[in-house]
Amino acid sequence: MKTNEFIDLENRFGARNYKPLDVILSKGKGVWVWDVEGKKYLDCLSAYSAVNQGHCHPKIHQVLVEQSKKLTLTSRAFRNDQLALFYKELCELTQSHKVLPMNSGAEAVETAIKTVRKWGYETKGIPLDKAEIIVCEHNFHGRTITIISFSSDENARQNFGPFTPGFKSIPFGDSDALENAITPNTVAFMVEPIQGEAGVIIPPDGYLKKVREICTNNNVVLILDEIQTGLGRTGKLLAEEHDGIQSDLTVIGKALSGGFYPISAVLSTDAVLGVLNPGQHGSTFGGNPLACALARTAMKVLVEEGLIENAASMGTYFLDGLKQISNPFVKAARGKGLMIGLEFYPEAGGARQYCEKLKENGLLCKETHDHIIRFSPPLIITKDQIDWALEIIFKCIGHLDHADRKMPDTGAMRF
Ligand code: IF1
Repeated sequence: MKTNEFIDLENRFGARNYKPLDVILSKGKGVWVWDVEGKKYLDCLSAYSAVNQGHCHPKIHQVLVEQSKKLTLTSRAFRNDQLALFYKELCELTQSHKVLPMNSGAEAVETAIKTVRKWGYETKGIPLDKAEIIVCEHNFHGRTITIISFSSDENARQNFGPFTPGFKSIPFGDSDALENAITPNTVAFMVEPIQGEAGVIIPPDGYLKKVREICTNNNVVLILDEIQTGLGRTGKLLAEEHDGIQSDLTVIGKALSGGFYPISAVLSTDAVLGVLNPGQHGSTFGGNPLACALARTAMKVLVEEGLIENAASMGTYFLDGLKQISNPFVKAARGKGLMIGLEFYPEAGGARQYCEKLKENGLLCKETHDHIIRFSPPLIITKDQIDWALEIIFKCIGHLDHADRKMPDTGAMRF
């Protein structure tokens, strides 16, 4: 079947909740993916950071095959031999006390919300149903009703109400706003260390450190959503390490299985996760032996293959390269590790056209919020591969003919 036939079938039978680039992928290996026509691309999205270890990593694949022959699902009615080791290894790796396994990122966020509310009533003594959670404007934490209840993206919310109460939104990167928003009923502050979907927004230096202090001083649980920033993406195992802090509760997902399987987890202290008792939360698939075996190996690959360090050094190299782009419509290139955003002025007419052009030339990436391109290749990427990517990016973005468009009035050549 040809590309257009697949697209026609999708359009006919699928819900239209996405607007993907028109490329039908059928194979992946490392940083490369191939479409059904046999064309090869460098993947600069990594399934939104879920394939940090690279596509179809052989060691993780081996475990998928072996474990799926032995045992895949027991439910939590019984114990399984992979769960305990997954707990231990994940706690040791992240210096956490306890783990609660779920499947998707949104489920882990929901779990965090339930847990901190319960903690608020039982430990902090907040009056029943009065718990407040502070979040940040332009957050992205998932798609459930409760999570979109505190989204600032109108398109993500419109006509999905009624919404869940109990959330208050403050500007991202503003620690004074946090201090002012806290009330005696505040149970938690939830934040992404770097806002991904908002366009790779990096808060001011020391923001998380300040936030940590404010939360500690006010007995407020600090929840970090590291679903996108975690597991090596920013050049540290967890992005919190850039500020030398530890959250009270962290949610991870995406790359926890290296892209083989949906698996997420809530990491926490004894004090917070300890409020959950039997029957109060769970999931049929959460903590299943296949997921646990995959996650154990995916974590091992991150560490043993030096992917976290590689993300740091290759991230710097990639970003330095992007800063050389000569295009008056480029507003900024920013990033941490291999979580990189390239922002255009609105006068450029949207980032999508550049993604299309990059795709035609063999590089896959995706626009976010109209004017920003996110580059987040697998963490195994090499210098040569980045050079190859930069060449294409320069060709597609650095020297586009803009004669037909109005220049941004700032007129600034940034780099
Ligand atoms: C889609 C975005 C990225 C996340 C953070 C929780 C979740 C996500 C920080 C929920 C998920 C995904 C969802 C995916 C696209 C992708 C995304 F553009 F939508 F925002 F990466 F930037 N917290 N992000 O980034 O995890 O339930 O999806 O496992 O198509 O919606 P999930």
